[in-house]
Amino acid sequence: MQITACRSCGESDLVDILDLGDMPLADRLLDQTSLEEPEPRFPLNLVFCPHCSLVQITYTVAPEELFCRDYPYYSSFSPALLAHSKANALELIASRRLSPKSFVVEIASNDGYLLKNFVERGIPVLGIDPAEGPAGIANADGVATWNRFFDMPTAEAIRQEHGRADVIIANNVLAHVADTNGLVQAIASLLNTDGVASIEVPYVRDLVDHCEFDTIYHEHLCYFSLTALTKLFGRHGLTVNHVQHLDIHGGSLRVHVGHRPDSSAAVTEMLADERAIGLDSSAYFANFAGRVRALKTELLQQLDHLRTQGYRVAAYGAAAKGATMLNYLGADTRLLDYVVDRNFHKHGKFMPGQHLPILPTERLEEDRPDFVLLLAWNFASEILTQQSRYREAGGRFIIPSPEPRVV
Ligand code: JHZ
Repeated sequence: MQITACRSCGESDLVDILDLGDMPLADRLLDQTSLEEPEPRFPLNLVFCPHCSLVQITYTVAPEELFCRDYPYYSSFSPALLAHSKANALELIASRRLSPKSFVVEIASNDGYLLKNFVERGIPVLGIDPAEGPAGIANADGVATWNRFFDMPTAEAIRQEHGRADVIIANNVLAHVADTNGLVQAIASLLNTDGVASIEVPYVRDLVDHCEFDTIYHEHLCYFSLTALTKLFGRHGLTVNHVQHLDIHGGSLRVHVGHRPDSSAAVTEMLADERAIGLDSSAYFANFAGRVRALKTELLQQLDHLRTQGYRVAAYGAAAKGATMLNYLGADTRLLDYVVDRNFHKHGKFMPGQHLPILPTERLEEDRPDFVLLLAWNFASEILTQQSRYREAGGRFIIPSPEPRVV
């Protein structure tokens, strides 16, 4: 479905930023039998709302299509994310003085990777996640999880069964929900009057400044600045009380949101900063499409050159962002041999669109390709350390953005 008005404020004069063309679904990995079947493709183009500053894509794929069937993303395969999440949990436990009398809800709790830190400390939790595989693992691991979407009826059901939440965590999910206002309203209705919603979103400023165009895919409907977040929450009687800029996922914002009307100095400063650099105006995004095209040209030239020189090149990370990168480049098995990934749920499958096979990471050591394109560049330092034997044996990684470099 194509939107005609802003997902947040409803105004209709949206400004074009970038058109990535028709793309397959980034997390719809194929198995051998479906390789010959036609793959659905949907428009992927980015626009800016001059009224509330929200950057967003215009095409909404039905959530059941995206998240229910065979959703392959399991948070627990990334140790850096686990460490980040544990620190997040411990900080909330200390600052909110959480105890066995508290109640923590996580929206999009995946395989329980974050909530287990509360469970281990005797703090009652409830996870909500529509993806059957990850939610099943969470329940099996003792992290109580409802396998459904979070919306107003779910918030109401939680309130009836458990009461309101002292802490609601929503990391990397605000952008995924088509009814943006409905989600925020449901958070407001479930949150205790003195509770906190701790919300992480990839930061649109990092996306643009570091040319992270591959983080654009159909699951990500919105790309937030603090300016856009403040307007969105304000519409539902919530205030952004605090903000932190974090490194995770190529640069993210963590906001603390609540019914209390006060904001920290960090919020005031970041809002002023966004105004000063013009993040609230379409001019900020004017040269983004050109920079994305230039990155594509440079990367393709590099990969073509390596191939014609007879080098063997593979890729690392069957990430959703990897699918955007490969499909935008048109990089199929003529340019890259295969993709490796630690997530065994992805092994034996094929990347959408370009059909590269997905293999275990051990393959790099056995096969020793000359170069590896790092599709999961957001975990570069972790992956480079983990692959030190391959690198010591002469293997080299190509990090694609902000501009391609070989390490
Ligand atoms: P990863 C994810 O996107 C999921 P993805 C989601 N779409 C979202 O919103 C964003 O994050 C923010 C593998 N890996 O997490 C695991 C290794 O193999 O960057 C993953 O398959 N070895 C909801 O899918 C992939 O790489 C490793 O050492 O774009 C990384 O995917 C590590 C660390 C990861 O993003």
